[in-house]
Amino acid sequence: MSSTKKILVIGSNGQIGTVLTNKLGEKFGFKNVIGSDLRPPENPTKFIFENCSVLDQNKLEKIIKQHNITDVYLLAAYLSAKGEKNIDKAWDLNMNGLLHVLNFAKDKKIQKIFWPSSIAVFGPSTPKNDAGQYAITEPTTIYGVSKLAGETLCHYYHKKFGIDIRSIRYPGLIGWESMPGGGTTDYAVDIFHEAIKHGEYTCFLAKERTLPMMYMNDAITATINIMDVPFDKIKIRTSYNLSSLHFSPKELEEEIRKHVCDFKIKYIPDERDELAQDWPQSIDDTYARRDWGWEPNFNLSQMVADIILNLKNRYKKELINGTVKNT
Ligand code: NAD
Ligand code: AKB
Repeated sequence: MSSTKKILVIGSNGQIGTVLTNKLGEKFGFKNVIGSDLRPPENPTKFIFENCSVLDQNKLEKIIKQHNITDVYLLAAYLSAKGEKNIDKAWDLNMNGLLHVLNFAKDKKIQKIFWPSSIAVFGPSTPKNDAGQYAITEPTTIYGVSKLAGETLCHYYHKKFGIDIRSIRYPGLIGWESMPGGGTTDYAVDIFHEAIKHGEYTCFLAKERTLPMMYMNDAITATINIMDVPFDKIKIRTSYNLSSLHFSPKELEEEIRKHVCDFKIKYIPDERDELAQDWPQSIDDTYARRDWGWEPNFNLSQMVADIILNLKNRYKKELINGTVKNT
């Protein structure tokens, strides 16, 4: 497919990048999509790959020029749990990476930016249920602090320089194609792999710890949609609340057991449960629905059925060989 867009995805090897870069390639043509990350991806990709740190401004600028990049999706970040163990590095990557990309837009080297924020901008003073777009944001992790500062920076660059920056506060994302990297909501991905491969899982969140979550397919659709709508439709230039599902580990366990009947689970909450305690349990996304027509497609049982089907296919060989437990 021919496209006037030339897209750069920074952090293309990560949980979201792995899926998003391919979806963008399918939509805009693989020759128009460039992935970049600190290291080459493990498997060959259909898109072009460039080895680069977002913190290396000169190299990044060369890549942007060389490929005539128009749109940047900036996904490189330290997430909540990893960030708490690396406060300085998390601040450096999460803030300076964003600043570099915003400055490329200010200098007219690129036209449009997607940068994700997170429900981690909220904290214990936010209402637990249906946290609104303008609910109190007093985060208790360096990750949440950097996301909140990033939102403000995006808003400032939009107002001052007219930058077309679009952002979503993703909830915890769950998919089967890629593994997460250092988040508090990662349990909801790990649990599926362990259930299929070994029939058991030890969960690091408490069984009643309800959090806002979303199937990766819905998150990718939202990301592509928010970047597609006309400039004027985007009324919020900090970041949009986005909602789809909310459930506890116990509720997810019960849903998985409908497919893996002898699934066993132990709950041994660790420090990540303390981070999760401070986040809201559900989100109000009225503005995203109103401004650019956001609507999720997957409920909990549809998501679980889809993930289990895909993972059973992926692990089929090992299940037949008996290398992993047959469920
Ligand atoms: P991830 O950790 O899985 O992937 C991040 C990628 O960035 C990795 O491949 C990593 O190698 C790369 N990276 C790290 N440092 C880099 C650097 N200096 N230069 C270039 N690349 C670098 O993260 P993810 O889950 O894919 O999240 C992507 C974005 O979405 C992040 O901004 C994150 O805060 C946000 N987000 C994710 C979730 C979620 O549930 N996954 C929820 C809310 C927000
Ligand atoms: C994390 O748990 O850190 C992420 C997020 C909700 O931002 N998944």
